[in-house]
Amino acid sequence: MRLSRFFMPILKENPKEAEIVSHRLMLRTGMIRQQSQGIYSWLPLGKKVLDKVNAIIREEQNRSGAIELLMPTLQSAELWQESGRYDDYGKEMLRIKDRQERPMLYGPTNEEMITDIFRSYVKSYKNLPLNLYHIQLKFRDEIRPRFGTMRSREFLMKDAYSFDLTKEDAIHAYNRMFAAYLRTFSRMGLRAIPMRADTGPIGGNHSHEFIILADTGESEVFCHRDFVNFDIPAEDTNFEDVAGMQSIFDKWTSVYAATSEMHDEAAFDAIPEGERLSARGIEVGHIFYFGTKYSEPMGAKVQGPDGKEHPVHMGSYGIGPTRLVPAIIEASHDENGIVWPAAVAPFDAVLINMKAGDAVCDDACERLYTALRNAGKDPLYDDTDDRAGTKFATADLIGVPMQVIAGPRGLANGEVELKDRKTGARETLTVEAALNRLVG
Ligand code: P5A
Repeated sequence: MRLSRFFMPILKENPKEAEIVSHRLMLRTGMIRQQSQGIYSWLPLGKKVLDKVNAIIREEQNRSGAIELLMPTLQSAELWQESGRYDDYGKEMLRIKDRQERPMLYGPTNEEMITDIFRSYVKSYKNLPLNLYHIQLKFRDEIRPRFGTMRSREFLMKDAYSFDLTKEDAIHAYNRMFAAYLRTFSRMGLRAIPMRADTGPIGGNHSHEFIILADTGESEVFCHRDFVNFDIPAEDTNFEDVAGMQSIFDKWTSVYAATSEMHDEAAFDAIPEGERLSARGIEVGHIFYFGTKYSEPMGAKVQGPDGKEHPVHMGSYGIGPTRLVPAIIEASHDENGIVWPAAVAPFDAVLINMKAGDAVCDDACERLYTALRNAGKDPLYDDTDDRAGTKFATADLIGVPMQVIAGPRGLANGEVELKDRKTGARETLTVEAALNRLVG
């Protein structure tokens, strides 16, 4: 992408409304725009990061055996009356009437709708296990939307729903998602700690929140320091292996971790003082096992091997991609701007032409830009006639992992400079060597 052709409205001033660093940086870099309270547009730079986050989520969901579909945002109130949640959900649910005066709602979550899909098609245990997910907008009329897309009213959620014949099978489904979540967050450069959590309006009594430790987090959390050293399940993890999945779960729940709602003071105090961690955290995922809470009232039953009908055991599993983007920034920034982990960076490299209009600089940059693109890379080429200082500041602000700086002095010797955004390390290389480094 040529910066002169891109749409990246950088703000010069720090926006006053932003209280936390991720919100400030997302506004300054032109990643998002607030459209009304708690409702955001994702501008091109933000959309590119969001897409990368979603791609990782998708890969790990698919790897664990979940299958993608897409359900609508608008739902009929009838379904929610069947489960009994229509009245329970309260003011957080946005209720709408269509032109025939039929009560509708903007989905805050999809347990009812997926249960309806399931009961319409699946009748036998032979079609189980099944785990269906989508990545779709949700609406919750939060009392206090804040911190940009960290807590918004309209937000994106990856929500998966598992169906099994028995509780035992459902626990395996839960453990599979648990392992998939560890991999998902780790690939984004985050260490998420699973913590026992309150189940709220989703229900059940077995749930874990995945928490990123950050001073600006909204939750108060308590855990053991050992989490820092736990291994993340490898890429070749066998998600079918029941005992293997259980052992990952057991390991990661073997030491104390709880959110304030589930905090057990005595258990926490039993941990040696130097190993206790009392901190703030951001909830980036939440998984639930709730048995037959929805299948029973909504009649989602399958025939078992015994020839009888059984309500299915279900769980649901959420991740907030539009919250993850600011969470990653909270975890990875410095005084000059964002420092994206490579896996979610909006571009692979930014190519800075220090003297646009100079034939040697233009020519070298064009060659580099074309070669990078031909090699399947996604560079941002700063071909504008801004001052070099402005270009450097922008490159640092948007946090692309690698900067290629091409100026007339270096190019006189056929050389460019590479700067690693994270470490600040600089290296002077020939154009060819720089290319090899970026492509290799
Ligand atoms: C699990 C999937 C559920 O809704 N039903 C389907 C279950 N869980 S949850 O914990 O309520 O939400 C799942 C994740 O969505 C993100 N999230 C939000 N992100 C931004 N703004 C919000 N207002 C918001 N509310 C929830 C969180 O990442 C949460 O873990």
